[in-house]
Amino acid sequence: MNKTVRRIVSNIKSLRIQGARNIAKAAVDALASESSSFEGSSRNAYFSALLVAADELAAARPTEPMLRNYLNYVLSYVQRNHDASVSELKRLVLSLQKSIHKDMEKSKLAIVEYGATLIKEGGTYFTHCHSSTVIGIFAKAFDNGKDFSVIACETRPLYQGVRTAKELALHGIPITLIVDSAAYSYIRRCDAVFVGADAVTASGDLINKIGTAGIAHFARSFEIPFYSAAELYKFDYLTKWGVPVPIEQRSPDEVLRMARKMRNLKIANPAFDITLADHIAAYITEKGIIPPQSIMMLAK
Ligand code: RUB
Repeated sequence: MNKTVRRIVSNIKSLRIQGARNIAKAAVDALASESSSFEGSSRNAYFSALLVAADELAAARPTEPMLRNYLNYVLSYVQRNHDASVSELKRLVLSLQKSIHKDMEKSKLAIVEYGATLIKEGGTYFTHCHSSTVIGIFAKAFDNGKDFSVIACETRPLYQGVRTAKELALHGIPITLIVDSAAYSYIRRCDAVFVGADAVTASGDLINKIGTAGIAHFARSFEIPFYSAAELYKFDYLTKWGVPVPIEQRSPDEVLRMARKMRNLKIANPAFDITLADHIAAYITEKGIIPPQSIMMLAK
């Protein structure tokens, strides 16, 4: 694996690159760089180098189908071109990289447009963690002249919600940052919840940052709609056959430094949880705002 792939894998693991779409984008760039830096003319050796890089990238965040789906998309194109030389394949990978970037941008723009229609004048909206897509929705609604405010959870243990709050504040959107345990008290004052998505299953369940499922329960108890902004590329195909989405367990050090030095203390640090489809009013996708039950039909 070349230096760029190793750097991107390490940045993804450490969350310097975070959020499903940023991770997928960076992984496609890494794979393209592995392709370009390959030396030699053996197709088999070239394909093996891509496979090794793709495996490492996919393993960096196991709960990210968008990452896996885009890597598989590139690999399947390469595999299908039996007669192409290595230099032709390298050109193909570069053009796939470009078209993936364009497609991702197009999908995000569509989601942002659809999502912004759900923001009402004078409303208050709740969010959790850091979703570039949800931030895009708020920014679009604000740029369209809507006056509204946002409440964001700080999102322990790594405080991605603080990043959200800072970005929204910089955009000029009225934003209040709260600790995660204040979610219940604040959701009741909100008009809707907007979160991103790491994975969507065949039954329409959502896998997103730990804490999301509880927020969805609170929203339901106050009859507040809960939306998830999710590209269809976040659909995990394996769930069609009943394979569960793996939930990433992260280092205890993220929760409590020195934890390893204490005896008899066990720390669990799951990065994600599962929000059941019946708690979700709709997914905001590039194909429109759809009920969770329709996700499998649309994600081809
Ligand atoms: C980020 C997170 C985001 C989704 C969607 O978790 O849960 O809500 O990834 O993000 P982490 P986006 O910080 O652990 O990666 O809308 O940008 O794809």
